[in-house]
Amino acid sequence: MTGPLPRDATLFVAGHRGLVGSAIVRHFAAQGFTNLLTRTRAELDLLDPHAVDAFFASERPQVVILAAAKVGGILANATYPADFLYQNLMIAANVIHAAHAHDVRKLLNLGSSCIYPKHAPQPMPESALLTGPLESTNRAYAIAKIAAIELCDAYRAQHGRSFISAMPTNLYGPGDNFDLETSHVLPALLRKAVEARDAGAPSITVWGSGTPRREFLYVDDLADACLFLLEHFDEPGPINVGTGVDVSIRELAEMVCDVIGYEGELAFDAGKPDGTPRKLMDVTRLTRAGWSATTDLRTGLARTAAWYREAPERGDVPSPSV
Ligand code: GFB
Repeated sequence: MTGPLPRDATLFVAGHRGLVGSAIVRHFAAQGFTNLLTRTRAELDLLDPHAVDAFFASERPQVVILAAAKVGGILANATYPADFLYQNLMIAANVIHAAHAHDVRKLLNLGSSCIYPKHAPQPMPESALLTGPLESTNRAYAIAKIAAIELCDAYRAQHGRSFISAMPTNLYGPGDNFDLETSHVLPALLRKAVEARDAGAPSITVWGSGTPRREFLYVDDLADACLFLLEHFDEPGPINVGTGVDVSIRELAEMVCDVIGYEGELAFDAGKPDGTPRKLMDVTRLTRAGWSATTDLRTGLARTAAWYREAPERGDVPSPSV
């Protein structure tokens, strides 16, 4: 099913308080959607199949965006593999099955670039899926995300469901997790640079060697891509969502320091893992379909830094480092 989504469609955003879900709610509301359905974790436990089924039975969503997930940076993934595997498998199984059981017209499942093999060709095309071993630091998370793609494709094949799977590259933006132990690299470096600047500290610590390369997509661009895909895309398998541009972690750290106005040194901590050497998405398919990202990294960084600066006033105080 493709074509314009009725702006009064009942659209369930699973995970609306997270980085991705909150951007989706902002963007879809701005695009005129009037029936956005959300539930907090206290209101609906997505790990509970009975609760999820009862929710779909009573609310009858017509469209679902699956943005709920247990997520984290390289260290959180490596430290809590059971949580990442179990929770993400359960969330995907419960939501995707309920969407089928209750006749949801379209479902968008969100995954991650870490589904591709550690040594996939760069940039990574969708066809690289399941062609080689995964990166060990996030294998549990990746396998749950691969299972979710397979679920969507299985319900499509067996029941003709219009369930699609988008794989965003590393995301960042307002609403990100700034906890230094569990966050991704970009919010961590941003916070470290702000705190070092304010304290007049001589250096900030950058994990690993600084040589791995990553691609960063501003989360509002992803929200825009989600609407585009819901309206224009209806095929099995993953579709990549990225910018097509990557930077080394050292280059990212330098750009963060520049945006923040921090002039100290970078101290590389070889005791921390590098993870995948490179993760650049091949976005040919999405570009051909008619969508591309518009926010460059420096602009997105400045917007995220501005959001972070105001966070304590809004009550969004980032959790303290452990
Ligand atoms: O963003 P990140 O935690 O996750 O780390 P991945 C990216 C790179 O930045 C790694 C380095 O090479 C880190 O060692 N890095 C440098 C830092 N300084 C820091 C820091 O202060 N904090 C963090 N977190 N990293 C995740 C996966 O992989 O990416 C998930 O674990 C998911 O499954 C997500 O796919 C998008 O890019 O390596």
